[in-house]
Amino acid sequence: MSTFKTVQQHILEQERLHPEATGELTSLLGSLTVAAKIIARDVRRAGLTTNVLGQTQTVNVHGETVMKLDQFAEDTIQRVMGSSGMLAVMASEESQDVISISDERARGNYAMMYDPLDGSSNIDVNVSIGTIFSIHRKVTAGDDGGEADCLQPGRRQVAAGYFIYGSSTMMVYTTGRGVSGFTLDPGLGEFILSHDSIRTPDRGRIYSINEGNRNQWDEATVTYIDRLKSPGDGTREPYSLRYIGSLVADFHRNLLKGGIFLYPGPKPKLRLLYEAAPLAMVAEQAGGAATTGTTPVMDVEPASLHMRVPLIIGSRGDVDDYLECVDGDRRPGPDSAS
Ligand code: P6P
Repeated sequence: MSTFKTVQQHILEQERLHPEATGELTSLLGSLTVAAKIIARDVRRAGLTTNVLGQTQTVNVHGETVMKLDQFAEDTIQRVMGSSGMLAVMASEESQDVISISDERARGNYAMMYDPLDGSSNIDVNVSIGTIFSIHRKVTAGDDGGEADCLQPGRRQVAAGYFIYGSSTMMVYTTGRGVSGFTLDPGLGEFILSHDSIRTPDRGRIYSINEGNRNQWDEATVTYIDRLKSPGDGTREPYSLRYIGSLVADFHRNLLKGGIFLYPGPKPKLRLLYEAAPLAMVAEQAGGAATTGTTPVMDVEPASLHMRVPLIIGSRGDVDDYLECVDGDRRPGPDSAS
């Protein structure tokens, strides 16, 4: 019989694995699940209540039109997490600057970076979307936090993960001791353990990239993708392209099935603090890898809140194959001498 375990029970177990734990992180993650349940409720019925579909009249810091559900998710996370008592500061894709915790009584010792609703261009066409979160310990003195608490490399995250609002709502997270997935039982209102100790296959058969950007790719990416499509040496079948255009959905599928997601340079789109770094922690904790092409994503020193990085992430063997192309150490192609 499979273990019946709620995410709260699992988080408590994780807390017990960390002798220095005070219970604050447990409480923080618990608050986050509440925010996600509220977002999931409205995402689920988006098509039924006209006031949550479509665009707002605002454009965010990245020049992207803010969807109504984006704004709802942002407001929900700020409201719930702002009063959790566990955070000193937050940073969001939807906010130019850090978000301070105004109520002094509600301040804590952590910083949280998040993308409230990633993939929002897919909202109105019922494609899976997600919330991504990254949690660091506060490193500055004093009660209120600041940008320095947010600008920490991914290697120092104490927890990271995402919620995916798809055919079901799931939470996938890590505190540095492996990765597990929990499926929301809408009847119970609880996230129940459904994917214990996720390990991503060393290689997959899926690659995820926007082929429409091919003319912008660097040489290594062109070489790598062409090799995936025609291995030539007969050792393996061509890979299949699966690209939803929703990072959380593409990442989650590849995490479970194996494969590689690429949003390469020279014009990277994805943000380090609240997209690349948290997913990189999940990938590495599940046995996978994440690189910018030159540096492990987890080792990149953030220069600014909304810093963008190339992201190549997924099965370790597939990421290593990509890096071989980057290093110029290209394995003999189909027509070269053996
Ligand atoms: P493109 C969604 O807008 C997003 O931020 C990610 O969720 C997704 O992986 C990426 O952009 C898709 O970008 O340029 O391929 O449409």
